[in-house]
Amino acid sequence: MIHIDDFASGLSAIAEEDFTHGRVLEYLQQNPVDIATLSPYLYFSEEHYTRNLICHTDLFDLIAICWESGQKSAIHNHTNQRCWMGIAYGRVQVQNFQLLRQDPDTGFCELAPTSHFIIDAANPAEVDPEEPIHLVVNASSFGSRAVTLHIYSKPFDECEVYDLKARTYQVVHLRNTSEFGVLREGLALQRAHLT
Ligand code: CSS
Ligand code: FE2
Repeated sequence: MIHIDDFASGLSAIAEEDFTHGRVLEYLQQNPVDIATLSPYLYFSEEHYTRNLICHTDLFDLIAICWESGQKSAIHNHTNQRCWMGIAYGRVQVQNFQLLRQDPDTGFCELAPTSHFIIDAANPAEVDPEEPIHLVVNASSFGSRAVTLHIYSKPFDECEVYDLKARTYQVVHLRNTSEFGVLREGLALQRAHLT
């Protein structure tokens, strides 16, 4: 188990030309992070999963996402960005979707669920650039909070969010709950300690 600061330094040391699918996935597999060292970034909210920025470079954002039991993301994409996900605590499930039809003029879209898989300590994952629409869920049946480590390259703060039933989509701006351990102004969340 390594300290999150060492994880971030090691990731920063990977050159842009080596920042590939396989290399980053291997890095996540070989460098499990000690959850105790993530304590500056562990904010949980009853309302929504939280995004906690740990490290920002020109090449990537490293974000810890904290999920209360039962919380899930919207169905979203990662247009033109790579996204790798590892686990620091608990586990989550990813459900992928195929985009069948989309009309930018009306905001119409039609999706169909495809593959799903679990991300746990032994199995980090990358968002498939060919089929980048997914949701992440910390299912109630897992019976635990979860903390995922996300590497986004290049850094991004927008994505498309899809409503499966209404068959609509829109571009959504993503906001961080905390940055470098400092909670966003106006939020009143307590830091959690997980061991
Ligand atoms: N992409 C979502 C988390 S699930 S990969 C986000 O960054 O908020
Ligand atoms: Fe995602």
